[in-house]
Amino acid sequence: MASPRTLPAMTWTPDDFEALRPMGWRDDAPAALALAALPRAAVARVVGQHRNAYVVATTLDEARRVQPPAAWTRPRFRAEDRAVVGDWVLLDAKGEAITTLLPRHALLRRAAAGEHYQQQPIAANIDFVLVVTGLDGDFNPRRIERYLLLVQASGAQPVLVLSKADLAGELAADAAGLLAPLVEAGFPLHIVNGKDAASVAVLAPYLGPGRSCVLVGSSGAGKSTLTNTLLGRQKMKTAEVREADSRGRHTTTSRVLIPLPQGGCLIDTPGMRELKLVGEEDLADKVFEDIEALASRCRFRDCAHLNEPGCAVREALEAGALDEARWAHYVKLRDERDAAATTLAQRRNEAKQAPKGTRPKPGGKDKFGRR
Ligand SMILES: Nc1nc2c(ncn2[C@@H]2O[C@H](COP(=O)(O)OP(=O)(O)OP(=O)(O)O)[C@@H](O)[C@H]2O)c(=O)[nH]1
Ligand SMILES: [Mg+2]
Ligand SMILES: [Zn+2]
Repeated sequence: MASPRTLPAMTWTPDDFEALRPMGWRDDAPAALALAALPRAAVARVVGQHRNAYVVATTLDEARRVQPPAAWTRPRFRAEDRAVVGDWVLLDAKGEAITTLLPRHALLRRAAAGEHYQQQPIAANIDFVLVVTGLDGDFNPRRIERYLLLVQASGAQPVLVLSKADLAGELAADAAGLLAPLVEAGFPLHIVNGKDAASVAVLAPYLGPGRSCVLVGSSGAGKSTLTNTLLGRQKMKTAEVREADSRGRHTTTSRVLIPLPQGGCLIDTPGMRELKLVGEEDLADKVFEDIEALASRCRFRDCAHLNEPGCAVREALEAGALDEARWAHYVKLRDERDAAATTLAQRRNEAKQAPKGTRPKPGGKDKFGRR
């Protein structure tokens, strides 16, 4: 067997990845495995995004602006095939442009706001999604359910973080009760004061070497405050919420990946106004498993849960075992998911019928052997 010294310079060596580890590089991740099929090049992580450029890092102390491949700027190019914060990419020889997007192990996305259906990626290669909700006027179990559906579809694990425990008063005790079905479904829940390092230490299991965590939640929820406390310095700008309704002022304006001193990294994101479902969410996947289990016990398989005899859902609602607001939200999300799924199926059909040359060959594989 050839010793590493005699290998040609075109082959990857373990040293190529040392500088990437503090930024979350993992040798067992799809990005790493894909490299075997590719010529040696500089690997970088996307740490920031601007309208026409990306900010990438190849080492901890050096971030630079690079251009995307020309194909990504074409309007018909699928948004989810462009790099997003957290992605691993290969750079050209000059280190000025991205040449290749490496395969991901998780992708958080939503449908973009507006009339036209489009998927919008939020963060890639993440292990945990911290869904941050303030224990002030921001607290809303319905919004948390919506977040959880998107996170469950991402491949990353959701963690519920209720911030502003120090301001919460009675809500701190009530909140856990209001989220009981989600806690029973197994979602971890932490109530913290985001300004206090000792309090946020409960989040340690989600951080550390090789782990990437993204913070999501509405503006003013306390994502950047939490980021600063976990980082141990005031890197991100934060701003007071409006007193009347606890709404934030959209202080963070772009997504940013920040390596942590304890290893691993955090992605801080701007507060999201709208969280539309993509159409691929599974409502029975923990978030509404209680309701789906109930519905399966109705006498009629096609029960509409209106006034059919033997309706387990109606019985639970009447007995107070199922919360009316949670049920109504389930119905709303189910209909929204179904409508998005129909649009998505139409899109895929149209893409299949598009004229030759505008789409990849049917059954063709990309350079990683993916279809
Ligand atoms: N008392 C208290 N205040 C907090 C806590 N977390 C956040 N805040 C305050 O809430 C306000 C909003 O916090 P940010 O961290 O800027 O919120 P954000 O989620 O990053 O908001 P956007 O960047 O707009 O999306 C700031 O005034 C913070 O000081 C907390 O746990 N306790
Ligand atoms: Mg912020
Ligand atoms: Zn029923």
